[in-house]
Amino acid sequence: MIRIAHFSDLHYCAKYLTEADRCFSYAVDRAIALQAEVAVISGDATDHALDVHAPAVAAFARQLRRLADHCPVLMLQGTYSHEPPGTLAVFGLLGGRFPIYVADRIGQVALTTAGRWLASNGWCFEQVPGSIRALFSCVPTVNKAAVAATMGAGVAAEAVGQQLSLLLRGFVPSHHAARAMQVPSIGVSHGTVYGCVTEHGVPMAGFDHEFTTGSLFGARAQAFLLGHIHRHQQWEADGQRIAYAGSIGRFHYGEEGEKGFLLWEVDARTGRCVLQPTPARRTIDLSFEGKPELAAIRAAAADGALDGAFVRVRWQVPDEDRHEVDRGAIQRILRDAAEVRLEGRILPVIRTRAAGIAQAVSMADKVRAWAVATECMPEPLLACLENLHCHAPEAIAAAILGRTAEPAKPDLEDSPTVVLPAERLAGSTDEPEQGVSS
Ligand SMILES: [Mn+2]
Repeated sequence: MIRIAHFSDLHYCAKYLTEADRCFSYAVDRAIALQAEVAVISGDATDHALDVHAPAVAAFARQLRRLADHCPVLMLQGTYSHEPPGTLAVFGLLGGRFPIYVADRIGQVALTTAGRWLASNGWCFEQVPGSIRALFSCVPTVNKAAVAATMGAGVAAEAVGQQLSLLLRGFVPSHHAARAMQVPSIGVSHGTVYGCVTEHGVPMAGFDHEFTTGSLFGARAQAFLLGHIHRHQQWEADGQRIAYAGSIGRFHYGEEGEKGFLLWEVDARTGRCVLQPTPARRTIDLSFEGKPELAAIRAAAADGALDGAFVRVRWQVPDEDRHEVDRGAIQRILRDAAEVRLEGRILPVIRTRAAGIAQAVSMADKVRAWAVATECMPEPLLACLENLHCHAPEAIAAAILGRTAEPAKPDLEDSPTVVLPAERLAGSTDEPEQGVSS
């Protein structure tokens, strides 16, 4: 049995440095305490191309060096936009008591009983070497552009999945040979498994994903260590196990599930893993359909429940109410939060043009044209219009207040009297049909 610490998606960069470094340094401490015998970082160690003088580079190198002083390390190439090709090369040069192997091409690498890495020349060992602790089959991020150049852009996405499935089956003889030697086989990759769920709760159900659980289980490795999806999840079949470690920290609002790294125990028959949580930051969303309700925010923050948390308050208001949101009051209630992010959405006033309204000669015709455009009944409006023509405003107002006015038309006795705000005649449709009952 071999004990593996599996970290993934560290996303070191200036923006995430505090979160990434707090969580990764904690994880390295924990992996050492739990006596991990080998460490795997399954891609996206960095968030984007970093300058060598960026503080994030030194911070990551410091933690990596601590890890390499404890056990051998395997680093896999992740998404190219996060880790431009060549990023990892420099980390492979970082000395330690144990070596750091960088897997930036498809291939196998064996961990020797002496704690050294022994890589295959081609994509696979022709013969599995002797005196080894574990056999790793590495499938770094596939360059879809390269596949598109060979196969054509239209079929590239699905072709990637088919070729990977073939490749994974190609590893089977070496995995069986290792098993016969009582050596565990471990797959390491970075990509999307069909049907997995993202950290935002979205199932990935497209046909352009790299893997299916079937293709991964098809490799007959006892453990498959994955990166790319930031939410931890796992699948098991006949003792074989596939798992995403998830990201080391919580980098965005709305990310569900616990963050951490995986401690694997893998032997030649089965693989098991346990999530070791990291002190990832707490993110809380307070969302409102309309204006943010201060009482609700106060209730959420009661008893220090949001102290130290990263809180995002979201709301949406019509354009005319935008100034009624008291941002200062929200910030005062949440003064003990680590961060308060205010995201108000302004719903614009939508005005429909009433076609032909300009051509209508009489006001009554304009009202009819407007009623057609806004799909409302013209009759109550026309009654009001007639009322306006025949009576002084004071009389109409007195009639409404005193309910003593003669009805404008006998057949409208039961209809509500509609008071028309000025903008309604101008064609505003941002509010539902509204009337003032008399
Ligand atoms: Mn990632």
